[in-house]
Amino acid sequence: MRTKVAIIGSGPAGLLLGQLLTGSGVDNVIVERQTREHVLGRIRAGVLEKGMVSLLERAGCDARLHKEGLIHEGFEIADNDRRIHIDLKKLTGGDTVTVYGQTEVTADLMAAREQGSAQTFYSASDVALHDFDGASPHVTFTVDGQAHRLDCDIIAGCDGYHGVSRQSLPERSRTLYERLYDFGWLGLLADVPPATQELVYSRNERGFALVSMRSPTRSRYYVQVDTSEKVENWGDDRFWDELRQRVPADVAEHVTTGPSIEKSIAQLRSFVCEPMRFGRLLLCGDAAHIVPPTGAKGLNLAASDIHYAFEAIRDFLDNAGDGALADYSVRALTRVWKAERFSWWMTSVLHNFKDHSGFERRLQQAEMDYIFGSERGRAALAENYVGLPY
Ligand code: FAS
Ligand code: PHB
Repeated sequence: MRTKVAIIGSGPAGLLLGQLLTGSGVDNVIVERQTREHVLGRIRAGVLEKGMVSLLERAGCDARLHKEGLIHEGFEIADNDRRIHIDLKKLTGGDTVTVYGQTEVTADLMAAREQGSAQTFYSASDVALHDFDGASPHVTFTVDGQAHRLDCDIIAGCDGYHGVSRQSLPERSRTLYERLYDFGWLGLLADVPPATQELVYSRNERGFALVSMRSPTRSRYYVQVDTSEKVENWGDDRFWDELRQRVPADVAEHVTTGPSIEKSIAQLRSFVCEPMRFGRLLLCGDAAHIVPPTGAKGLNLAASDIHYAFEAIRDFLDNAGDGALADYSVRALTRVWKAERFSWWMTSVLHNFKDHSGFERRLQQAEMDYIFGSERGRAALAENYVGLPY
């Protein structure tokens, strides 16, 4: 088989790139390790930056998003017994975010791809990348016991943190940057009406909590937990009790409890692989970087990577040469590191750290005092939250 672009991974990054390429007449094939149902069953992000919304519009996958997505003009930060509204629209001169689950984004992109003729291989095993630094880049994999070879011009590694693409880079050619956190997020999804109209990020002496939602009838909540915690130790009642102790009283009294339809613990890490391009291999999304979800940047960074990757691939195929591919890594990493900084900062100011010294606790308090006391400080927060320009 031959295609122009071999995409590894059918998550939001791979599917979005596939749609943009197909829409531009560039042949592409997606190779995905999991089943289609497994990919569609993932519950992850929930907040879309304006840049991602624009890309989904460009990909022709925005109809349901505009029908069901919730436009949010702000959110709240609660700090134990005080709270402040971050008026995104006012502080950014009109920008907002859209609350629409990653699960729905994936479903919309998958449905659009399946309406066209672009090929996707699910349940692919032994996926391996070859000669991406040479003259004949290609991917090999097995499906239903049959071995396949896919020759291509470009390989887009959109296979997430645990994928094969980043691991395929020669160790000498890559530099990894990482910060681990001594806590995770226990998330719960329930078909109950949200407690609030907007998101509430709650800093609390018991630990961080986040009040979020997916729709007027579906709520998404998170509580900070120790990395040693196991989800089986958290029955729904224990979750609801802990959540209500970590949010302001008026929010707690509006929490409607109900049976969880999903409950899981996500470990938090900050991670970047440099470079994001090696020969004809481009790393996109979680394959190249991870952010703690506090700043709602993970999914949105995958989107900006795809914006840059799509432009680089188009220019390369228009005979702009390898320079177009080199630009990709530089452009993507500039925005990645700004989102890494913001996500690290939001995480640092809102969570309890076991290993914090007295000095660090005072710094955290000063950060909160500054946000509560400075509209310019809130404007800087808002500018990052809605998404820095591509
Ligand atoms: P993905 O991981 O989504 O997709 C990669 C795809 O590649 C997967 O389908 C995988 O099966 C496939 N793959 C892996 N190895 C392969 C191989 N060898 N061969 C072929 N295919 C392979 N972000 C937020 O903004 N907010 C959140 O609240 C949030 N919560 C999260 C919770 C969890 C548990 C996780 C893991 C992530 C969360 N994220 C969140 C970040 C998340 O949304 C990612 O940023 C987003 O999924 C990135 O999309 P992709 O880069 O497409 O990677
Ligand atoms: C979510 O609704 O899943 C969500 C929202 C905002 C975040 C993280 C997760 O910062």
